[in-house]
Amino acid sequence: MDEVLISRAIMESYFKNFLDALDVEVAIAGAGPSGMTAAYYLAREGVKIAVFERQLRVGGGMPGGGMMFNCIVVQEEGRRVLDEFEVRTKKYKDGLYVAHALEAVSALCLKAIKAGANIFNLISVEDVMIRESASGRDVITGLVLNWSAVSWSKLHVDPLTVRSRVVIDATGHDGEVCRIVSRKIGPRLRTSTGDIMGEKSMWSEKGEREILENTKEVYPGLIVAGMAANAVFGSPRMGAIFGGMLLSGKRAAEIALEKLRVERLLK
Ligand code: 48F
Repeated sequence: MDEVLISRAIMESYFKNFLDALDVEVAIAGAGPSGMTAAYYLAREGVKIAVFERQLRVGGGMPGGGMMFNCIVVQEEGRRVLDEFEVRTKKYKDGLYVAHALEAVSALCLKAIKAGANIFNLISVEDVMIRESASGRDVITGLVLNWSAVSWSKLHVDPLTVRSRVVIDATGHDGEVCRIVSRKIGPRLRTSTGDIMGEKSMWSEKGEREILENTKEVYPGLIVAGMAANAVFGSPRMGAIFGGMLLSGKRAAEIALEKLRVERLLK
């Protein structure tokens, strides 16, 4: 066994994937439940996508269930999405189902990758790329990336950039991509203040109800999904109920597909 050959196999395969991700149709920031669900529904339709996840592992807040008890709860609509991912659920009470958090995370990741999604861990999104559109407005045209290890160790290393027709911010509670946009471009998000309105305190029912409405194109070329959507539009958090995250990811994929379809028609 040749150790150098093993190293070469890793490096050549990785960089082939990475080179392929430099120009995609949809780039997703964050491989939590909403990001991986969006990735699956897009990849399934043959859309070229890449997901960039800051941490070593995927899943965001899902593996921890509620307060480290690794079970998740979904409502009826969420259960239907889990069914599609072949995640087993148990009925707890009418309209409430429980699944193993790790089974759910594994299934979301496996199905997304098998559908064709390219998922990169240990890479952080630190900025967006912009261009001026024909109508004179700035449009998000990609993500600026760096190794997570670079930012964690506070090294001064310049990033690299990937181009994409659509970006999905699925970075969770901090809504990091939207935050970058509002900080660098100005308070011009499609919220009532133009700025990030900030997540509100726990109210599961309201949070779950509002998340789908909040999942939308929040700036030209940028769709916000999952908990980031509620943070951007000032809706409540909802705790360890995950149906809204799955449905929001699915909704973000539908919006991105529609944008790509319209673009193709206009070409
Ligand atoms: O936080 P996260 O799980 O977001 P989500 O998909 O789901 C929220 C639930 O987990 C839970 C909840 C349920 O009611 O409220 O919190 O909306 O996943 C977000 C992922 O994005 C990564 C982060 O490590 C996590 O895995 N992430 C955050 N910022 C960046 C990032 C960044 N700048 N670059 C890359 N990845």
